[in-house]
Amino acid sequence: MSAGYKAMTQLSVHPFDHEISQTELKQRLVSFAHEIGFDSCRVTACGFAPHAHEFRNWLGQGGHGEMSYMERGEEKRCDPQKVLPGARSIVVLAMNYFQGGHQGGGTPAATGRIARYAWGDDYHDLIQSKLDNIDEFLREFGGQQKCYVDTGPVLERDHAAEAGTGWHGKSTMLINERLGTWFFLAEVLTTLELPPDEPVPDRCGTCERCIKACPTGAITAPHRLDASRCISYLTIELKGSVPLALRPLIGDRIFGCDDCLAVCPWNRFAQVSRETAFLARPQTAGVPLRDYLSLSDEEFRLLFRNSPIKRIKRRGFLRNVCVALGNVGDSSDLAALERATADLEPLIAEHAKWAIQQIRFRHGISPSIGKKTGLIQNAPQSIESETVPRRIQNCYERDFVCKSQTSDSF
Ligand code: B12
Ligand code: SF4
Ligand code: SF4
Repeated sequence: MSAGYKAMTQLSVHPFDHEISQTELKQRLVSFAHEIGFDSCRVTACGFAPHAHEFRNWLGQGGHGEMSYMERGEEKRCDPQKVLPGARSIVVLAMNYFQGGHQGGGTPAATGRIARYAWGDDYHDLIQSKLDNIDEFLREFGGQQKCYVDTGPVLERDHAAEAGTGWHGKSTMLINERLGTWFFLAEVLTTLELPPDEPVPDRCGTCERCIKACPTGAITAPHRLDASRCISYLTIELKGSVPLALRPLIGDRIFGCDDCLAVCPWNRFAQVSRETAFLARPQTAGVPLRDYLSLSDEEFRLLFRNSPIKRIKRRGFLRNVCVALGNVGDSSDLAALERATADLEPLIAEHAKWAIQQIRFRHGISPSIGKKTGLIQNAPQSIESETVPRRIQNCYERDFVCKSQTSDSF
C-alpha cells in the first residue's frame, strides 16, 4: 500500500465527494500534504507571475549565463495559464532539508564542500513521488493537475511568495520565518478553485549579510543575481571551462554554494528536517579531494547513485575538484593532479594543469623539483586513494543488507 493511499484512507477522503466546500477540501489537502512529508502547503490563485518583468530583464541582461532552458520557456514561465490552460489555483509546497551540524572533515588532507541540498538523495525524485500523491488526491475531486519541482517552466519563488510560503530575500532566496532558507519548493497547478492564502511581509529589513558574504559578488543588488558569477552555477550548471578569473573565488566548493544561505539570520530558527533521505552520505564525508581524481566513470556513478551530484557527471565533478585543489591543495596533492593531466577528458586535464600551477605558486615549488626528484611522476597513489572504492564497496554492502531486511519484513 503506498504512503499516499494509506494517508488518504486515514483522512477518509471519498472519491468524487463534490459536496464538501472549497475550504474543507483545502483543509484536507493541507493535512494530507503534511502527512506525506511536506512542511508547508499553501495556495495562491493561478495568475501571471508578479515579477515576470524582472525575469525578462534578467534574461535580457544575460543574468542566466548559459542556462538556455530559462529562455526556452520564457512565455510559459511568466504565465502559468500557458502551462495548464484553465488552471485556477497553484498549490505551493515546501520541504525542509536542513540536516543540522556541519559537513564532516576528519582528514588532514584538503576536503571539498558540497551544498547542503546535495548531501543526501536527489530531491527531485523524492518530491516528485509525493507530488504524484497530491495529484492523485486532487483527481479524486475532479481536478486536473501539473506538478513541478524545479522541473518545469514555473517561476517557483514568485508563486511561493504570493502564497505566503515566504518572502523574497535580498539573496533571491525565498525565506520562511520558521524554516529559514533551507527548503525546496514544489508546485501543483490545478483546475480546482481553492481559497488562496495571504502573502507575508518582507522581513529582511536593513540586513545585507548575504550580499556581503557572496564570495564572487554575484548578488549585484538586492533581489538581483548574476547567475554567471554564482558558484552554484559555475559548479553545477556550467558545462565547460570555469572562467580563470573566477576559479580562485570558488575556494573549496565542489558542488553548489551555501554562503548566502548560511549567513541569513532567519536560519537561526531552522529545525532539523524529518526527512532522513537528505542526511549526508557517509561514503562522501571527509573524502580527501585528491581521492576523487582516481574515480573511474563507473565508480563515480556508484558513489553518487541517487545523488544530485550524478547530474554533472564525472567530467563536471572532477573539473570542480581540480579547481578546489588549485585553491586549497598542497604539495601532497601534486601527484594525483599530475596523473589527472593525462585524463582522457580534456576539461579535467586542463583544470588539473591549472591547479598544479596554483599550488606550485602558492607553496613556492619550482616546476623542476618534482621532475628532478621523481617526487611527482613516480609518487605512489596516496593511501587515501584506496578509500573511495572501498567506501563504494561498503555502501553497496550496506544497501544490500538494508534491502534484504526490507524485503524480509514484508
Ligand atoms: C535557475 C535557478 C538557479 C540559478 C539562478 C538562481 C537565481 N537566483 O535565479 C543558479 C544555478 C545560480 C541557482 C542557484 C541556487 N539555487 Co536554484 N533555481 C533555479 C530555478 C530553476 C529558476 C530560478 C529563476 O527563475 N530565476 C530567474 C530570476 C529572475 O529569479 P530570481 O533571481 O529567483 O528572482 C525572483 C525574486 O527575487 C523576484 N524578484 C526579482 N526582482 C525583484 C525585486 C523585488 C523588490 C522583489 C521583492 C522581488 C524580486 O522575482 C524573481 C522571480 O520569482 C529555480 C526553480 C524554479 N523553476 O523556479 C531553482 C531554485 C530557485 N533554486 C533553489 C536552490 C535551493 C538553489 C541554491 C540554494 C542551491 C545551492 N545551494 O547551490 C542556489 C541559491 C543561489 C541563489 N542565491 O539564488 C531553490 C530555492 C528554494 C528557496 N527557498 O528559495 C529553487 C526554487 C529550486 C526548488 N524547487 O527548490 N539556481
Ligand atoms: S550561492 Fe554562493 S556564489 Fe551564489 S549568490 Fe549565494 S553566496 Fe554568492
Ligand atoms: S541575509 Fe539578511 S538580507 Fe539576506 S536574505 Fe537573509 S535577512 Fe535578507
